[in-house]
Amino acid sequence: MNKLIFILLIVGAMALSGKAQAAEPEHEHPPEHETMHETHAQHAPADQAHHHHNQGVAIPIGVMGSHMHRAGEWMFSVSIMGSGMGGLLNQTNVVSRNQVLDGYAMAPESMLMGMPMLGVMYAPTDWLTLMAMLPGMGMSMSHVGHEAHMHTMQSTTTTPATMQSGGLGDVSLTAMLGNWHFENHALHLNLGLSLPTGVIDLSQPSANGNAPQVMPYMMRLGSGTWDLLPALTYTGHTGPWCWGLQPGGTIRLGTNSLNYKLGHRFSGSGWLGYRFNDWLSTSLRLQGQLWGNAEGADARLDKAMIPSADPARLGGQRLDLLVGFNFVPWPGQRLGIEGGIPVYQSLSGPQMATQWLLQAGWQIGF
Ligand SMILES: [Cu+2]
Repeated sequence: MNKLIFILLIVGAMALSGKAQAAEPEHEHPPEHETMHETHAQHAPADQAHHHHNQGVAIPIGVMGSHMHRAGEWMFSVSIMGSGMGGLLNQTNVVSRNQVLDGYAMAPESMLMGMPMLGVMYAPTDWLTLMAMLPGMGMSMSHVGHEAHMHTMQSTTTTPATMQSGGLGDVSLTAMLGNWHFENHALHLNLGLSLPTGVIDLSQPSANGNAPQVMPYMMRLGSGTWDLLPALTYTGHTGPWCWGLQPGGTIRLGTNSLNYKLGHRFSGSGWLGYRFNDWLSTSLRLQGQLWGNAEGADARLDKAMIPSADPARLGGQRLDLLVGFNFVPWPGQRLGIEGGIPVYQSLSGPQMATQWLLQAGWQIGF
């Protein structure tokens, strides 16, 4: 089933790349048009932000819902987000795995997360752009444990093990409203809704023939709740420079079918971009996030087993520094890549720390 979803995502990506090639001739405008467009952009800078030929403006690929489209425009995107976690933190203090194993049967060691995503944007009017995101999730976590706690009380060997999960994540639908322009400044409102499409009731068979092991909160594919995704997006530009600010959040509505709700999340991004030429730009971004512990609990999880099974050890705050590059291979298309590392993190731990973040995407406008 999970494999099927991944195959569908890959087929979707291939279909999109085929479509891009098919659409390519339409975007090969004669040089006069490009010159005209360039002049037009210089004389009316406010126009630049919402014309799909200018997706090359240096907005980092990792900023969700960063731009709006003109009436009638479509945009398709394929992207992949990856992150790596490792080491344990309690607030800002490093905790060794032995310290964790003093209080728990298992200690998480490292985790890899990959999230391929398909996106569609469509603008029925100039002041409204609709966006749908279909994410896939793949996670792999390695942990170590005392044999003693797992079956016999005699052995104290540390056994490494891996836990994996994957499938469809939480689909989101967003309306971007406003598209207010003032001189070289633009502002819009993002009103998103995240659907509980990601499976949360996951378990993996135990190696020693015991009952299947229920996966901890962080290995689940979604929140299990309907979540509101509000944000405000401000962008500005002058000459080759652009900048922006996007405060936003994830507000959990209600409690899920397993009797818990993940903590709300508040985030803010601020970036500065520089355009070298028509086809290459770079960006620097700071992203801050603050998210709470879970309320309620999945009663099947044993808090003494692993810290990630404790709803009170999921929250934290983090500041990431990210560097990005955008390429415009043809007008109307954008290839973006952005990667970074946390410069500060404090977690309700012991909890695994984030080590790196990477996102790459391809956007095609029509
Ligand atoms: Cu778009």
